[in-house]
Amino acid sequence: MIAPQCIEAMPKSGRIGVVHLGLGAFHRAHQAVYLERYRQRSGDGEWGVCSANLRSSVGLVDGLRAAGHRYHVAEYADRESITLREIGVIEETLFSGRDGAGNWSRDREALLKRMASEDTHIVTLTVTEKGYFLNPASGELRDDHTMIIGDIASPQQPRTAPGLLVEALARRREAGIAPFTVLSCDNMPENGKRTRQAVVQLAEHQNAELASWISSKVAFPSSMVDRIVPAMTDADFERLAALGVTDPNAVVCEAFTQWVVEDNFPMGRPDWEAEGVEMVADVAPFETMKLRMLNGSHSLLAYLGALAGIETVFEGVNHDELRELLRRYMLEEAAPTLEMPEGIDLDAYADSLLARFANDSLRHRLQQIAMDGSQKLPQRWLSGALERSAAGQSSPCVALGMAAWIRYTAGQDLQGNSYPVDDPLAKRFAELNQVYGSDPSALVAAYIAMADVVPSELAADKKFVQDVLAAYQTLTQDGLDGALAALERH
Ligand code: NAI
Ligand code: CS2
Repeated sequence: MIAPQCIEAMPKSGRIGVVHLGLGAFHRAHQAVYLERYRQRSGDGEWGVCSANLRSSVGLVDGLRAAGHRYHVAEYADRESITLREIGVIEETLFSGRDGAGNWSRDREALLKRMASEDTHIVTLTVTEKGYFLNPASGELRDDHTMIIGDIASPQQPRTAPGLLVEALARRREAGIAPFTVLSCDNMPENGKRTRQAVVQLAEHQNAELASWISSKVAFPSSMVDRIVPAMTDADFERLAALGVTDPNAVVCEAFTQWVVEDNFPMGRPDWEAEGVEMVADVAPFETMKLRMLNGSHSLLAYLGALAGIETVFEGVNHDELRELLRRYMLEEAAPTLEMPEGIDLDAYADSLLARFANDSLRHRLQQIAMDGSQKLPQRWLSGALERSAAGQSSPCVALGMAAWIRYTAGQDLQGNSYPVDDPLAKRFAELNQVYGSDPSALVAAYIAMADVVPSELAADKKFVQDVLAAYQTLTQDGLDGALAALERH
């Protein structure tokens, strides 16, 4: 049996300097690991974390409490080399979502107090793209969304991440306490700017003075985050048990980790550089590179693979033609749209991504990546395709991806197996499929016309629309192999 390298957590400091919204798998394996490593190296106990869930996973909040806020992260470089970390930097977990009786009361007040506390210097977020309530194509706040309407009507009882941020900042302003820095760690382009947009626009609906105070006083640095952290499976827990770890709150991930952060923290921050965090003046090129190359490839694999009954990234990348599609997409359609600082080799980056996808220790399910496509595709595929379209270039790999996404949202793979479509627009997809399902041309036109997903200038590119339709027809008639063969001839 392989003996992992084991690293124990530091004793608890009992101090909290960071509040995190979105206690999911990624936070446990990324931000918390950086903070634990920082604490171990420096002995500085000021940056303990209060981590909260706003919506789901009350079980994890309570599970961590029961475990004394200690859990394990297993980092797999490959099958032979595993680092097992115990993490203790999370000092407190809270749940501000709906309780069993449907009330939004449980720990909301405790969370707001914690966010408004003088000791809290940074609020980090991983609430998924949809947790910001922004129109994915335009980046504007969705003030027609029932959750946002609720937060506008009852600002002191917020239910959304932007609502909590506005209320906590309002309390700090009222109390004369300087604002915390807001650090989004979600996979969105210019995630700092987008978070600012959500928070300021929501505040404008409530109190114009507060909105202008937030706009001028609060720092919203952007960050690019990267580490593949799949949702846990039974097999993952069994593997951990074989290593001697029985921990219901554990997570597994790849050994690779990256964090590029815009260095704008007026309230101070841990010395993250020493842990390998890249503190830079402009994150945008790194974010765009990662979103288009890594996440764009993931989404291509997710929709095409899921339709063909392929279950994981590992299996998908071992399909020769799919792997070649990813390479072609990255090098011919994504990389040429990127303007990187000197020294970044995009060919080498593409190779490194394919190697990471081939990590056979991870069971990263394609259905997990396929979730929330309406929120992900604008930044992963469509902004790049739009730039190419403006330059008179076609994007056949993205067109095939769009065809696969449209077909995927029917909720049935090419063999007729059903699965749930998990997306904030799932209801709209079901309606479109019902009305236009037997008319590919009308169906594709209806999807392309969704202005909150597809930029209107791209929707107006007739060649792009034709390519999506042709790919949709080949995919549905000749299957994945037929569609990939047709692309090769393109
Ligand atoms: P997860 O499924 O384990 O956790 C999702 C978290 O988001 C939970 O805390 C959930 O309560 C919260 N959430 C979902 N919808 C919400 C809403 N409408 N409002 C407020 N909170 C909401 O997922 P995981 O792996 O933690 O990923 C979360 C996000 O982290 C991703 O969407 C992505 O933006 C980012 N990320 C994830 C990576 C990964 O490999 N898992 C890598 C890089 C970034
Ligand atoms: C994935 C990402 O779920 C998804 O959509 O593409 O979570 C991906 O694993 C991470 O961004 C890797 O850093």
